[in-house]
Amino acid sequence: MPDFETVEVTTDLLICGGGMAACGAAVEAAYWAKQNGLKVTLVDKAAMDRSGAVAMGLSAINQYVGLKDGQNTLKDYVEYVRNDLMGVTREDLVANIARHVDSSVHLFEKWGLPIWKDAQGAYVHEGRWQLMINGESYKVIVAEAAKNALGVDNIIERVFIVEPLMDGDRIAGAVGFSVRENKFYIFKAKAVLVAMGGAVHVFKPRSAGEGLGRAWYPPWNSGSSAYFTIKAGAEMTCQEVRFIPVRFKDAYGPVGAWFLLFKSRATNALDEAYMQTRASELDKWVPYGKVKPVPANLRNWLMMLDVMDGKGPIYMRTEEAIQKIAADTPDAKEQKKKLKELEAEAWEDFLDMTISQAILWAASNIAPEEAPSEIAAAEPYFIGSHSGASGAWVSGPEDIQNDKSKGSYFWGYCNMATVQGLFCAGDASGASSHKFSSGSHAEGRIAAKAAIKFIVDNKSQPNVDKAQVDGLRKKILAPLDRFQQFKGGSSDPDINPEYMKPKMFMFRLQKIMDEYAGGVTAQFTTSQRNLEKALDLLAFLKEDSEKLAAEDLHELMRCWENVQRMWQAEAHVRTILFREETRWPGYYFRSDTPSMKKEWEVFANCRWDPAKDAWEMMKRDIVPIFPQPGDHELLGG
Ligand code: SFD
Ligand code: AMP
Repeated sequence: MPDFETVEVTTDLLICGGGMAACGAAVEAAYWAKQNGLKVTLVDKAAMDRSGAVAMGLSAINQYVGLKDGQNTLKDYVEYVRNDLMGVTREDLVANIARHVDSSVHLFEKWGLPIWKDAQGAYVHEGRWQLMINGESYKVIVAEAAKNALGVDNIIERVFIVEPLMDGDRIAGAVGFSVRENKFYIFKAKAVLVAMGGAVHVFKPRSAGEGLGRAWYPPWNSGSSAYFTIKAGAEMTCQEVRFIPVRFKDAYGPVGAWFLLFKSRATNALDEAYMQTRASELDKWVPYGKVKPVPANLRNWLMMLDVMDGKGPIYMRTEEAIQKIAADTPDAKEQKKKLKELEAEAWEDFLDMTISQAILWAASNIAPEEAPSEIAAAEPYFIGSHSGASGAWVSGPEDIQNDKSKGSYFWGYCNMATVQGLFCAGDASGASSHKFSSGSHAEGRIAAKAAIKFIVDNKSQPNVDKAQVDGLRKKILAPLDRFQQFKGGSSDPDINPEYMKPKMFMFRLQKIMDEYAGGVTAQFTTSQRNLEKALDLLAFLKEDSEKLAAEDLHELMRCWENVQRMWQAEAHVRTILFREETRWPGYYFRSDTPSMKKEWEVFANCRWDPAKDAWEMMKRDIVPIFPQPGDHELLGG
């Protein structure tokens, strides 16, 4: 093995990740750390300017509550999220983010993000909760503020965090390696804030051949948050609640602006609008089938029923929507101008956040004002910050609890997992969906403030056992040795009887998940027997993960990304198996338990016990907190 330098960093708060939640955490932590003479260190596997889901930019801010202007109340937002998640949500967490999110949005604007304004100077809404932005540089702007707050000396980029360090039941830090230099990193910290995003490529993507790897969710988020928190022994929640977005087919362009801003219809190939023709199906999923807006998974489901009936392809009727808006402008000259404006907005929507969709339009000679475009359900992703819900089970705020929830939803520090000193935000924390980019930033701020408080209350530096670190170092770097030892054993470095390359390993994982756990091939359908088979095959895969081999640092990262995906997969399969009902058709359908059951209106949680190497599954009550008398004051800080 090449010589590896060991770099040791001792800090007070370690922020793992550099995305929206981590940038929020950095800004807030810097403020409170300065007051308390503490050190904060942030580690990102990539370059913060363009890391995470917002790398390419975004065309909308999906969470803005407008509390101060009286546009909405906290209760409104909580109801929206509860309904969209078919009743399964932590109201305390959702409300806590909702009361802080507007201030994050105002900060973005102050830092230079262009938010669309109307002639009166008010924000232009895409929908009730969404604001339109010129967001190509969204992430650069948010990262710059984080860097300014923390100072570049406290930011370490291109270091991949693999595993937690523990001191008994308290987090003690993390280990990882540089993806550019032969350096192994040991971070010792009093508290760790996990914000390493969700996971993609756990399921086989629709893309193939030269397009392989193209997905809606960014390929670099590989389940690091879930892996880290599971391995630390934290209780996890909503691991079954994957997200399947409907997107413009093959390049995954966003649909939100089309549905909400342009009020476009989606129809099948026979010109039938499935939201109308399939409306009676919604009766089966009451009460959530009858709420407005119809929950995202049910919108998917109605579309999927059409596809299964052979009525596809499905189309976004862009031509119809654009012509309709333009027709509302009576003057002919003005109408022409309006058409041009709408055309530009349609292209910008993609250019701001999914450039490849604009390229695909150009390559296929699509003019959105003339022809419809195909849309389709994507493969499943794990993104608790969007319309999925998977993540760690964390403490809520003390002041948004009632007598019933206080005992089970609050344990001292906001956003702390069930492990002492381990904080989570964004995709890393569960049961608090619909936070999106802005809410993830706000939640990062909330978690960081609480983490600093934890450190002030728990001043001792946890012990880091040298044997634990040495063992991890050996295990993490082993794929490099394995390759060197056996590389001569075959003529093709990708195929060898003694080892497996990470790409092959990923294909195997994806095939298991796709076929047995309700991927695209299985029309998002699974059952007890299929899930049990998936668990058998995942157990073999786990055994074989000891044979992963890496040719270089890049492949070493790929090895660990895929091990992390495998753990996310196992938590997912175990939880779908545990929940004996179908609650989110359109995300997944359990053919052996095809309906929603009252007794399953609970959280399905799980925990991997590090001492026993065993999984425990448990139900947790959903405690309603809203309606409450009035809204809470916007908190400062
Ligand atoms: O509409 C490690 N999202 C949208 N949100 C909006 O507000 N508006 C939109 O327009 C949005 N659209 C959208 C969105 C997401 C995606 C994928 C697309 C389109 C294509 C949602 C938000 O983007 C999302 O909610 C937030 O970004 C979540 O924030 P966070 O911090 O939880 O995740 P992140 O930003 O992806 O950052 C992850 C960070 O972790 C790093 N990382 N670092 C060290 N070690 C490791 N092992 C690591 N693994 C990962 C990453 O580098 C990154 O810095 S719309 O189409 O839905
Ligand atoms: P998307 O582009 O699908 O991520 O959507 C952006 C935002 O609009 C998210 O907040 C979605 O929940 C919401 N959204 C998208 N489509 C619809 C729809 N048909 N009805 C209601 N909300 C939607």
